[in-house]
Amino acid sequence: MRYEQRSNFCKPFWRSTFYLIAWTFLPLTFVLSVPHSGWTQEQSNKKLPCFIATWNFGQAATDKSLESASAGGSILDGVEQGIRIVEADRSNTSVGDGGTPAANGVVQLDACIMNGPGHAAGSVAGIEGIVHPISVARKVMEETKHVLLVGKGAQDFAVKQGFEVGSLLTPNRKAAWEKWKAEQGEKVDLPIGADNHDTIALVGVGNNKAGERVVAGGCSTSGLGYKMPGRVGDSPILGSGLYVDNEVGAAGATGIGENVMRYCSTFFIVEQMRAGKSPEEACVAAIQRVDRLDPLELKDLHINFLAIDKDGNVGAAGTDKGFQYSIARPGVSEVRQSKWVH
Ligand code: SD4
Repeated sequence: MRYEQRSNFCKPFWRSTFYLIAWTFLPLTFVLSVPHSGWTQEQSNKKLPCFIATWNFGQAATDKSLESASAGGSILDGVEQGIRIVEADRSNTSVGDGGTPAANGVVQLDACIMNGPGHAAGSVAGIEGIVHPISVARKVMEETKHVLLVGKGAQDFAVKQGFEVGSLLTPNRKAAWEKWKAEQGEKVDLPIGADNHDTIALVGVGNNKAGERVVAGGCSTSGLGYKMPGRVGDSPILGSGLYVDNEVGAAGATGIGENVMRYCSTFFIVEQMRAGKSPEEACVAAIQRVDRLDPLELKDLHINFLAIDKDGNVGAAGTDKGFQYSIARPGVSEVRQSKWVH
């Protein structure tokens, strides 16, 4: 057969083959590329490293955490660097510098940090005059044989580690405290409610340089405004304000510490995830458990939780309708609404 003849003979064959391939694969390509499908969301949920933090003010923190981890820092570095942003922000009246004082007009801070590998932890409670309690907590974890230092002992340790001491009470917070104090009669009115608490709890998941999965987290707060001096909330208590388990994931809390710490809520959330619940389901289960056992009504509990599993799936739930959380992972920086349990 001559070439032209063979070529003419082949034309219908190649044409039909082309149409067959086109009709088979083009729709598939379209489905996979359009960002409306669950598939795309699922994939973006898995991107690591991933950091989430309580409230919308956590967005600056999670962005910083991601920046730190993307620049080669560890997940623990990301956690610390992110929380430091909020601690240094004087306009935030519930964390670090500019925090709301205790009833005696002194700002007392609580913080803790946990690193999944080795199940390492450090905490400080009721520490005064130090802008970055999260970094002191990290020093407790890395430089001492202890887990929790409180009050003057924590401050003395911080000074030995090179931290500076100063007043954290801003003119704005001082004026608010003076007004509150002037209004108090014999019975002190502690303004417990959705407006009197905000903590940063920040948890993250990613791989270390050896490619091993790492979970870490931290928590920092000035606690309940006008609290009794010496009162310690849930935030520096492992399993209450924060819990990290490298086999499973991590959870953090914000809200009225007394209603979180009596139930070891973040430990419970992590164990619920271990048993197979999603992060959001685990947070909801923790709220339901407190609601079942507690004499307070659900609306008066003010307990809000977030969680991440070691695969980077995230979720949150709270009894406060406005509870939001921030998330940063490659290509994502946003504030999300958590599930409202009421
Ligand atoms: C506490 N949970 O001390 C902390 C701080 C707070 O929202 O109020 N968080 O109770």
